[in-house]
This record gives sequence, structure tokens and C-alpha cells, in this order.
Amino acid sequence: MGARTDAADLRGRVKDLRGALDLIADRSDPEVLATAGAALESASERLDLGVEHTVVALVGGTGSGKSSLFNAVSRLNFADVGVKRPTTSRMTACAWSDHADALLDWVGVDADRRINRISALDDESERALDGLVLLDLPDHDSVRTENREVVDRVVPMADLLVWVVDPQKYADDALHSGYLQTLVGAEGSMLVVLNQLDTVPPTQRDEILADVSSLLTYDGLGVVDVLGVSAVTGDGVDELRTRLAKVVAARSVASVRVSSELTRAGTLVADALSSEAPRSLDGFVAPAVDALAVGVGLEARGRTAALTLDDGSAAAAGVAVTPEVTARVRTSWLDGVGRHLSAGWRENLERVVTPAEEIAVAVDRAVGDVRLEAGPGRAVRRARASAVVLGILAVIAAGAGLALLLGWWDLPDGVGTGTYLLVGAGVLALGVVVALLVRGRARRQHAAERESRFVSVARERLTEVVGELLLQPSSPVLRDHHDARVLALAAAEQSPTGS
Ligand SMILES: Nc1nc2c(ncn2[C@@H]2O[C@H](COP(=O)(O)OP(=O)(O)O)[C@@H](O)[C@H]2O)c(=O)[nH]1
Ligand SMILES: [Mg+2]
Repeated sequence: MGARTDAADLRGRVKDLRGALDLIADRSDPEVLATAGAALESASERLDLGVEHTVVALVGGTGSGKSSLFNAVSRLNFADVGVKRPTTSRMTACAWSDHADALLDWVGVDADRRINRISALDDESERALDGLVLLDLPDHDSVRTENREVVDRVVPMADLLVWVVDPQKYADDALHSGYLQTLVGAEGSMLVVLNQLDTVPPTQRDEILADVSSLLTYDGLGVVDVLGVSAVTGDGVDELRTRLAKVVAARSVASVRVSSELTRAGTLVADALSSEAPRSLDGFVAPAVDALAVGVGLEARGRTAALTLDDGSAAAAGVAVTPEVTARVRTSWLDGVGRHLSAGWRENLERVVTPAEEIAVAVDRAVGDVRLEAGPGRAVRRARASAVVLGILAVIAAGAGLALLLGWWDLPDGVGTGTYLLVGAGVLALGVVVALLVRGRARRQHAAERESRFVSVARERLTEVVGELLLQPSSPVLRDHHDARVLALAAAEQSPTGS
């Protein structure tokens, strides 16, 4: 059995598909959900029955030859022949498998009563029995009740019951009333082996086989095959092995069927989930913020912030954004994020993304909270102060110079000094002009800074709003969508890049 149909692998795929279906529930096409759900149920039911191993149990009365047949079929000499209690109250198992231990634990076979038939020495003819677990059950007619308990436990989970009867005791009442009659309806998984056929004269063999058949018919089990064998001479043992190989083959057919069922269902689910759905929603944030910025008239507010020297409240308290604007932003968000999603997923997005009215309230609050530094900037204040100081100095210099020139103030070389002072006043006046120019520049610069500061703070706030009210609720939906697709592809055994 290859890895593809390994039971553990199939079980893992069932789990993946179940995970995918849990994620798409209520969001994907109900038809997809129903079809994949049904496939999942049938696959997991089939798996629960076991697909990796074929359990064949030899049952029958004491001395019928179960242990001898066990050895004949396994071509080993592991089971104790001709031994009764206590040995026969323990099951013996032969597994054509390397990983039947869990199953044998569950069945209750002691570790020292197990043998593995897979070995390097095995020839091709053992391959046909790959996956077979052959059990030699305790004698069902034993007086010991624990024997019966073991038989009762193992019989329902066996893929095939091989009833071993012998020519002397085949009409034994215990066989018929005890077990066979409870198995009406399960004939397909039963085979009656009439052992010790070598003890019957060849001329009577057909007759005795027909007799066994008619007894089975009498029990209501008319369609059960009867096979005559001899564990001692080996007659019919190959035929019995061929029958077992058929059951084993049917079993691996089952695992292939489960595998293809999972592939079909996983593909169906994955195909309903677009591979183009965005993984990250970050790219949708900026356009939404842009749209909201336009909606709240952020540019105009920025200009107001630049012109008024308050803390920005004049700009912040602009005209409130209307729910119509936020509804448009919300709709284009849903269209963008959900572009590749099917209707159910879009509806889910629509449900989880904050309503337009709430977005409008949040946007107003966010922009309304923006505060800036009040008053003119430091550079403006410094330039103005410089202008004032230079102006005062210029006036003083000019006054003093004039007073000297006009002779109101008497100093030695008053005319020379007065001329110097007037020239100095001129220079200072120039300084005033320069300071005023600088102030104007600083003022314009400050206004531009305020404008861009206001806009960028407001945009930050709007980004937070978009993150909280649009991005955060949308992300889990897209994550579920993606995870469901990955799980469905895993169930289908496809790589996520494919399809
Ligand atoms: N002649 C003959 N004897 C057999 C055959 N199969 C088993 N026996 C003998 O029947 C006795 C009981 O066999 P065993 O395999 O222990 O039966 P179990 O109690 O059902 O496990 C032993 O002495 C076997 O040698 C057979 O096909 N022909
Ligand atoms: Mg025995």
C-alpha cells in the first residue's frame, strides 16, 4: 500500500477537509457544502471501518483445524496445533504489514502471539496478501466465557470471517444457533471452510460439501461460499489464499476510493474559493483613506489650519462628513476586498464591516480631534523681534544723526558723526526690511507646514479609522477564505499553487 492511500494519510486528509468545511460553513455555496459534506461523511465512515488492513478471522469449534489452517495460510508454524486451553484462549495473529500493532492492540492480541509476515525473504506470492491481518481466534465453543467474549468482540470488525468446520462436527448446533444465525445479511464477508477434507473419502466429498451448504441455507445463510480444504495435505489452501487476496484487493480498492472521494470533495471546495482573493488587505487602506480625505474636505481644512493660528480646531471643526460619503467608501472597500469572493463570502464581509453611519461618526471624531501648536512659529516670532529691534535702533540712529546734522545736539565733529549715524540708520532700516522679508517667508513656510501637519495628522487618524472599522473586521474573513482553500487543497492532495 503506497503513501497515498495510507490510512493515517487518509485520516489526515479527512481532517483537513473537515477543517475546510468548518471554515466555509454559512459562507460558501450550500450545494458545495452539502456535496463535500456528504463525501466527507462517507470517506470518514469508510476510514473508521479501516482501509489499511484486511482483518480475516478464523473461527470455529475446538479441533476443527483453525490453528492448522492459520499455519497453512501463513506458511509458518506459529500457531500451536492440537493444543487446547489455556493457549487457545489467546488469539494468534499474523500480519502481512509493518504497522498493524495499533490494530492488534485494539483487537487484544498479546505481543508474543503476533508474527510479521513481511520480510525481505518473502516472495512475490506474499505481496498479494499485503495488509492482511490473519487472526486465529479462541475456540468459540469453549466453556470459557472469556473466549466467547473475544470472539464476540472481533467478529464485528473482521473484514472476513472464515468459519472452519470439520466433517465430524459441522452440524454442531453451537455453530449454527450461536453465531451463524446472527450473521444473516453479512454473508458477503463470510466464508465457510470445510477442513480435514482428507479424512473424507474422495467419492463423498461433493456430497458432504453440499450438505454443509444446505445446512447454511437452513440457517438462512444461503449465499455463503463453502470451500473444502485440508490443512494437512495443503489441498485447497492455495484457493483459500486466493480468496483472501481478493478480499485484500477489495480493501485497497476501498482506500483508493476514499482517496479519490477526498480528492473530488477537496477540489470542489477549493474551486469554490478563488486563489486570487487578496492575502493582505494593506493595499486597500490608502485608497479608502484618500476617499475619506476627499469626503471630509481635508485639503480645505488644511488651508484653514494654515491661515488661522489657533490649535487647528477651526480646521477640525469643518463640515461633518455624511454617511453617504462613508457608504461610498465602504462599498468600494467591499468591492475591492471581495472582488474575487463568491456571493456568500461577500455577504459575510458585508455583515462584518462597520456600517456607514458608524464610520461617519468615527471619521468626524478622528478629524475633529486633530490639534496643532497654536500661534505663529518660532522663526516668524524671531524675525519679527529682529525687525522690531533693528527698527528701534534705526530710529534712534536716525534721530541722533539728524540732531547732530541740524545742530540740535552739539558735539565736536557733529556733522561727521551725524552722517555716520544716518548711514547706520539706513543700514539698520535695510536690516528691518530684510527681517520683514524673512518673517514673511517664515510665515508662509509655517502656514505650509501647518497645512501639511494638519493633513498628515488627520490622515493618520483616518488610517486608524479605516484599520479599525474596515480592515480589522475584513481580515479574518479573508484569512478563513485562504485557510479553507489551503485545507481543501491538502485534502485533495493538490499543492496550493496549483489548480
Ligand atoms: N487429517 C487432518 N487433520 C487435521 C487437519 N487440520 C487439523 N487437523 C488436526 O486436528 C487437530 C486440531 O487442529 P488445530 O489446528 O489445533 O485445531 P483448532 O483447535 O481449531 O485450532 C490437530 O491434531 C490437527 O493436526 C486436516 O486438514 N486434516
Ligand atoms: Mg487452535
